[in-house]
Amino acid sequence: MTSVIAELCEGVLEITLNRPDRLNAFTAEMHERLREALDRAEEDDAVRALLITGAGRGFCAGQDLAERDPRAMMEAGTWPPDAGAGLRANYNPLILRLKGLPKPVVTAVNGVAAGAGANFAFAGDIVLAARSARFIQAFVKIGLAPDAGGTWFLPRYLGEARAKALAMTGDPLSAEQAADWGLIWACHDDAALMDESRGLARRLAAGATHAIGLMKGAIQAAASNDLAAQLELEAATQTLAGAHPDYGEGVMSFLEKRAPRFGGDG
Ligand code: LHQ
Repeated sequence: MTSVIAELCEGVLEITLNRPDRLNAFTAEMHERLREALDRAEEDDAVRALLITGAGRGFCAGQDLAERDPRAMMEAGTWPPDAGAGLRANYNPLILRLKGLPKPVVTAVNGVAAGAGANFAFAGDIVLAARSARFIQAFVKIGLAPDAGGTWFLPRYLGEARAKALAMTGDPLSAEQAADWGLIWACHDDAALMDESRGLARRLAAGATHAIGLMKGAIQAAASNDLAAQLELEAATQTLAGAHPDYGEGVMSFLEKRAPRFGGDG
């Protein structure tokens, strides 16, 4: 059984973390499979959007702690491992690739998202969650600090007070509270989550994906730009969007009172 399932349907590459008995905790092998899925997402023009979810009752419980069992590693003389090296090799490129992908990424958080699993969810462009899902900055409980983008996403999306309290306590945040605070886009009844998420991802895939890719980059760049730089980026972005066939098609479809047929980059 593969630890990551990737299936293309109606322009959406649906990526399912598939170790349900471990709440889809990340292993080195899973990172390898995720790299392959992202290669496909980057290279295949038929992939116009991504949908990421988890199999079973959890979304992702972060790093598989059994891979870093201190007892076994002490016996082997390999404790302590360089935890930062694992981040540089696996997690940091994963988060950066998702954020750098010029295609929309929807994450459907079907259950508990803990540690790097929570912050992996926040690397999606639009995050939906089941009402029963929880987000846990679990790191503090094992003597680590948030990683996989947690110290970047939380203060930006929530402000420093909430970011620090979530990180320092490791208390769970309900999906409803996360939606109320603007950390995620929406919370749905458990039974409705996948239909809602697939509907949204397919809608994005059928949309003006070239423009969506551009706006993703522009909105993310705002975190480090001043207003003048951002206005210039908007002008450069619009030059690119306006030169793409989707722009002509969008305006013509409006004038002809019909649904647009966007081609994206495919
Ligand atoms: C697990 C895990 C798990 C293995 C549940 N590993 N088996 C990056 C780089 C370098 C170093 C380290 O870290 C990182 C990034 C990180 O992500 S650090 C944070 C790692 N994650 C955690 O500390 C979370 C650990 N898990 C939990 O706290 C709980 O399992 C949560 C709150 C997620 C869910 O609790 P429950 O709903 O009560 O489920 P459970 O605890 O019963 O878990 C179900 C099974 O999954 C269980 O196995 P079992 O054989 O008893 O059925 C767990 O052992 C296993 N599992 N998380 N991370």
